[in-house]
Amino acid sequence: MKRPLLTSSLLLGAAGALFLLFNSLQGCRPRTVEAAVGGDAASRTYVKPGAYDEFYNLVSGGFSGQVAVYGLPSGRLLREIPVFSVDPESGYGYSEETKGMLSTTQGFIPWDDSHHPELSQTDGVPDGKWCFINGNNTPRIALIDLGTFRTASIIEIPNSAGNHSSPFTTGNSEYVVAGTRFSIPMGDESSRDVPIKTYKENFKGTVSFIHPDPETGKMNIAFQIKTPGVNFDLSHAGKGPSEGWFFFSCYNTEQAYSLMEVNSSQRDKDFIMAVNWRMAEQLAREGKGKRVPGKHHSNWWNHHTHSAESTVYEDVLQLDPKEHPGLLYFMPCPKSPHGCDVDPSGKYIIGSGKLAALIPVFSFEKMKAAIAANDLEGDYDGIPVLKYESVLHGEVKKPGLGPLHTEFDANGNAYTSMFVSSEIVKWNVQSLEVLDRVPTYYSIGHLMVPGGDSKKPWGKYVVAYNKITKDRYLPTGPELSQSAQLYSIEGDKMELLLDFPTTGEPHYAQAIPADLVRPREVKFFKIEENQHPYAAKGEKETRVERKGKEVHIYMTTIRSHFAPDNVEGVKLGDEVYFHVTNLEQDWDVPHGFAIKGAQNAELLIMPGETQTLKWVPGRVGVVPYYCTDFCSALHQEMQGYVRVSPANSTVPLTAYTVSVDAEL
Ligand code: RUQ
Ligand code: CUA
Repeated sequence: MKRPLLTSSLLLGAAGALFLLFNSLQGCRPRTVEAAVGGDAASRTYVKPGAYDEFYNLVSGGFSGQVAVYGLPSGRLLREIPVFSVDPESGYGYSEETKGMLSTTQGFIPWDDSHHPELSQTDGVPDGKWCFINGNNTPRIALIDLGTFRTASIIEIPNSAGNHSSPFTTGNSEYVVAGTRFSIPMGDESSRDVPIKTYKENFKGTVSFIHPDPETGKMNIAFQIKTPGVNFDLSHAGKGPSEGWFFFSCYNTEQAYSLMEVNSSQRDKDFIMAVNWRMAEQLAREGKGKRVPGKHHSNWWNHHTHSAESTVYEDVLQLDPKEHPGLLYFMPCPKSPHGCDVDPSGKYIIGSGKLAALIPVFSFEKMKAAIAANDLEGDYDGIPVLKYESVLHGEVKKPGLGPLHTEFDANGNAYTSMFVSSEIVKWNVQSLEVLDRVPTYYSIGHLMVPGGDSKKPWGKYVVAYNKITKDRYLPTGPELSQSAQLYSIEGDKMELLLDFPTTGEPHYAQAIPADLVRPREVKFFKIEENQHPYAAKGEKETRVERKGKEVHIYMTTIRSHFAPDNVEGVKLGDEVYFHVTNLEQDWDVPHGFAIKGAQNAELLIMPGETQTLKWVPGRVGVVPYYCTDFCSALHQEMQGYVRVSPANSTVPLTAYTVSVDAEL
């Protein structure tokens, strides 16, 4: 019998050599730290006061669960959008209306690890309508509306564990995908409760195709494909000639379940999985799939009621590729591939093997030919494996160390991030020749060219999103802000123009010309369209109502007062709901609402919107509330009082606002 630990340590010698390199090199300081930055770099990133940036740059927050919006080329932070994480600044996840956005089959989940923003597309080009992003930990996909820069929809992915290879889109955003990172045992309780060492028999993966409704942005799972038990890492849709296919990088084809860093790095090649999604769509339409257990929530923001609505689905339509030959193929790919990228022509698929010393470029045409000729090297768990040599366009030799991700410009060039050697390498997709390389500070993860994973890259810049910051900025204790770097790609040589700090951990990012986003800009919500059940659409509608222990205060805000601003008759043991409607009908005039002793956060209410804060008073007395957003010269006067009496009090429930002329 093998002794697992001993086996592992022996293997460490061979497979671990690269890891040592991987680990020892991260964070080492290139000698050219203050690399030559051309004299005119400042003018090329300078956006003068009052002027706008050319691009919106949407960057994942990683473990912050949020998305940050920067302007490019300035690198200025414009907004942080709460997505999977609660945000006390806006009240997202704290207000009664927004809590439903974070509801899942496991209850309210106020955090996630969000990695890959992906813009919605029309004809393969980002259209400025939505931005999707994945939640890794509690598998979810969110849709951000770029009219409001708010999370508009979140769907939970069942039969998934670690939603990493997500949420990449098809060319008309018919679908965004969700491939599980970790394979797991699925099915009923007895099929899920199995020894971990039965991975090979019992663990499976899934890739799901999520359909966002083009009108409403509501999402549902169109179908899910069951796969062999491996890890899926990243993915991209085909385009042009490869439109109708989706490509996923897979690692751990060793099917290891312990000491992964060694055990899942044994094989020289893992796979790129090619999915014929048009065929899957057809099969689903013909009722060929099976509905299997897969309870999940789909949460949607209703912008008329200003509230989240959750729909609970019990099951999901699953397709088994073993019953449908032609649905899935594996292409061998060296070694533990991470990024899986398709060039703008749609002819080439690039797999970036973290541990590979080269970058393989696959040809879609050759893949089709190999499928037609049944040119297989065998099968993997029942899925046909095409021959590496037959599907290969060629290999980029000696690109650098630790290739992770590839983006493209409009001139046939690719840009690959090299984590271990901390650089961006530019190469030609046709000739596979390395053309240029620039250092990044330090340890680049993702990189992004505006439109660089679409059919029509806008080019101009490449941005590096780095894992390690070290000495690039003034130190702030043990934790340093992470970092992005902007390079010009307009000339033959890449040129560093700017460093800027980022919030959270930036993974993937997208950028789009601001002109494509701005036409959908929402400046405020029309008060006459407000259908919130507790809205007060004018001060005359403000009031207070008791329903047993619940006290509902219909409140309004307008510069510079609350109505009502005095409430009496609240008793200990009551639950008080402040339903605050902001009556303003003007751009950029939110009001805030905070009450002393509230156990949650503030509300920040946009013009025309109604939001609700729940407050459970804990002691007898008179408690102030106030506006938190400096809205006017008399902002400091924007306040009110609630009188809280003992539980047995007979003080009548009243709400009022008293004018100076009134008789007191
Ligand atoms: S992954 S580097 Cu989600 Cu590459 Cu971030
Ligand atoms: Cu309203 Cu300050």
